[in-house]
Amino acid sequence: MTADAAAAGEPDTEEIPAPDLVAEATRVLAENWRGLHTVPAGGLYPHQWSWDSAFIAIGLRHLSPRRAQQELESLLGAQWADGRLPQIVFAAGRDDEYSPGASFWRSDRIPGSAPVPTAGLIQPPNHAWAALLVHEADPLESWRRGFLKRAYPRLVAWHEYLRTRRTDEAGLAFTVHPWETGMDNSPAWDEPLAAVRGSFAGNVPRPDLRHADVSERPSNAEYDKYLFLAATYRDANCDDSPAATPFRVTDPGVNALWIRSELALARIAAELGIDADHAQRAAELTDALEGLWDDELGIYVPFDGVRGRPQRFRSITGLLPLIVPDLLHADDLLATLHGEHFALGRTVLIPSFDLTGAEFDTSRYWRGPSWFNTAWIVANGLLECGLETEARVLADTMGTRAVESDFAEYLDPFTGAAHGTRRFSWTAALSLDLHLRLLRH
Ligand code: 2M8
Repeated sequence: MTADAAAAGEPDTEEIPAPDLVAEATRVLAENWRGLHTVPAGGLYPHQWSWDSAFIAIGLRHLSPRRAQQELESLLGAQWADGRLPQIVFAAGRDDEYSPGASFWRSDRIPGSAPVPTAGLIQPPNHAWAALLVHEADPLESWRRGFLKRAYPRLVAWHEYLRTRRTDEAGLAFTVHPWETGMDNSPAWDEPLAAVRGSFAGNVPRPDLRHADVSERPSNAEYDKYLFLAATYRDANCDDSPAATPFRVTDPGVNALWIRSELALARIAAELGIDADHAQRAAELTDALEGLWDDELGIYVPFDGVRGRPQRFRSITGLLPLIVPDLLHADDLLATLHGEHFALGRTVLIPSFDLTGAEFDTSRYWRGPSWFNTAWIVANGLLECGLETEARVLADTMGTRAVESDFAEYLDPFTGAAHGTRRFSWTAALSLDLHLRLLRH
């Protein structure tokens, strides 16, 4: 009972309504919209990020299907001649605000780069999955604008890039930089990163620390390695050969998203009346993914292709294969999700790293905090496994925590305390998507 109510002798039965998720999320996405794309957050991330844009489009489709299409199309417009979709498409004149920026990458000097300044690295391939969801949100508007017809060949070229330039001996996609996994400083990359010999020749600017506490971001030592790897790759014209890529890691999350996107391409091709073998490819990738299963840990684990060793950690990336249909180890993976390492339902969302692991950290970026994009992927995995009630509970928590934290980038998995930047776009987009799909009656 409030002091006022007590003083007036009134029973305190009136519920104060929580701020409305839909209205607030809409506001965040409107604030971060830059005309043809959405930035992850004003301040910390002033450019367009690849997998962010796909996640954002998934939320935007409920508010403006046309904007959602534009979001994806602006990214597809920055595709390189070899088919890659770049990690970042740079906004002009913002190099002081984010590092490394356009002047670091100088992509105009790299043969086959995009007509606009971009980074040379990539991010996880969630785009075709997003394109299908965006189409399904308003098929009439999509057909009217010719969205699928324009997007499909570009998405095929993107997957072809992965298939022809980025596959390891098992046929799975490898990443050449921690940034490519989207989970920059996950403990799962510590060993392969430590094995990289070399350090960045220039100074390492950290404009990110103006927007987030130093305890919540990757360390300077990590940044030194990140820039060394990025510069090495850039100086080799972003060639994917072993000489230019001293970090080569096969990541289960990246490959799970690739499979889900390949299946989405199969659906898109069918819509367009095109005969293609996407389903067959997805089946082959699904078989290959099983090679990352670690029976003792009960989770899929990354593989360090440089040193030929699995990275035997339980990290959130190893749970993402839940979105793959007919997954051989779905039941074992669900057991790990519910057990002591991730404690679904007993923690806030899902921690990004094993709660019992020595490296676990409640607030440092991808070393433990809970993120909304991985919670969204896992919720889709629960749906894939027929666990609709659990998916709804997760969706509900996402909505509540998103509003409560002012759309934080990530949360302490025990207390729910907000970390990183606020008014973060995918937090808004993905909480909104699940709310509208699963909870609105
Ligand atoms: C984070 O990564 C960027 C580099 O790409 C950074 O740390 O500056 C990650 O959380 C990544 O997954 C995300 O796409 C990006 C923008 O939100 O930020």
